[in-house]
Amino acid sequence: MENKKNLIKQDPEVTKIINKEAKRQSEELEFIASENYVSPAIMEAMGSVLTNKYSEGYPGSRYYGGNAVVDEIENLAIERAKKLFSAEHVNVQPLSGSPANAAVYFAFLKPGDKVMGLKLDHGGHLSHGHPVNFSGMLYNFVQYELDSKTGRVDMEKVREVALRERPKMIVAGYSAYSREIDWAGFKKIADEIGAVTFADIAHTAGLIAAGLLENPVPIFDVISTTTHKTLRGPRGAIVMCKEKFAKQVDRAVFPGMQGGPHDHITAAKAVAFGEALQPEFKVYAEQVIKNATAMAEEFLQRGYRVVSGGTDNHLLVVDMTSKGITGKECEIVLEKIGISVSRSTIPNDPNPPMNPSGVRFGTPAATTRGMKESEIKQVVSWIDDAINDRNEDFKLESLKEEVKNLCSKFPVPGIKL
Ligand code: DSN
Repeated sequence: MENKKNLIKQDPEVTKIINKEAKRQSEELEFIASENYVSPAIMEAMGSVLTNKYSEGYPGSRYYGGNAVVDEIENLAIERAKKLFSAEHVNVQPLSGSPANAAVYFAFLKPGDKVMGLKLDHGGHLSHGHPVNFSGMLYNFVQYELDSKTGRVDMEKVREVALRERPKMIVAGYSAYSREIDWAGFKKIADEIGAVTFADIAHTAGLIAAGLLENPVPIFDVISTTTHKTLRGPRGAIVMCKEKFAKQVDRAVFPGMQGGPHDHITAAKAVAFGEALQPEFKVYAEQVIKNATAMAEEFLQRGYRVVSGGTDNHLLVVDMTSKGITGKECEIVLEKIGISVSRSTIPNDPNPPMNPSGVRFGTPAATTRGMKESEIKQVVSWIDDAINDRNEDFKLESLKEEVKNLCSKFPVPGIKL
């Protein structure tokens, strides 16, 4: 980055830490389903002069002067996002996923209103009604679950809970669910009881934008997504909705939930949407799914239980019970060989969320590095070896070398050591 030389001169202490992280990202493998590597162009937009500006309000109607240029960038981000998701209205200001979801609830509900979301240990998100989260504290969440045999959403059960509880809003779209979602089925159930439909597509937005998974935007009332997962943009979020809800959504984001938008991030969002509109993005998204499928197949072949038996998207949840290791222990073992993953609950997990039974794996980051099915299968064999030989430090050391060697052949975009 052009201004790195200033950082080195002015603050070697911070530079050293950033460089350490660049080295870690470069020499280790990333299989956390919600992470990815942005392009150098997105990095540059994030590091631009737009960070200097305050612009509460919306294009053409701001509470600060000097925003004509900022209006241009925000309008460009909005237009690109509309095109990408076939959305009627887009708000590009949400700072991240939870604030975006908070704004959605704020736009459509009053505190105490009933909302229906998927249970956290079945793959839902904290902001979908968990008791320790603002969503569970402010709203009266009732939860639906995955079918215990299939590991999939059972639409009959969703309907049963919806007709019994009559929530004002139904939330679909999850953090640890590897299957296609029946958006039209949810909409039909919601229409029976007059509920608002809210899709949180944070995890799958890139795959939806590429046309590989069904797009809920034309079907649902309101949709949120982060911009940094499969979509491969900067940290941040957007909210999309039907035109008739535009005013209430905009008011909920600002002044309801947030102050000044982060204009440098808005610019980076615009760059990311521009990238996602290119044909190469579809090639990347297709490979993400192929890689996740290959990963699931390899785990299954090696005798692991994969929740729902496989994947349709970028992630899979593997039950580690048969290996006599918890998700947390597995996360620690894999970190020793240079592979980052995140522990995950499995449906009806007998273990607590801090030390659950499963591990969630995701392929967006490895795919961005250029890895394909053969590398992914190789990685699963190393993961299996590490789990089986977890008490042999010498074996773990040698696996770490193998990982490092593979990484050296697939540089992370934008990282030059
Ligand atoms: N923390 C994100 C994830 O890992 O899925 C969700 O916000």
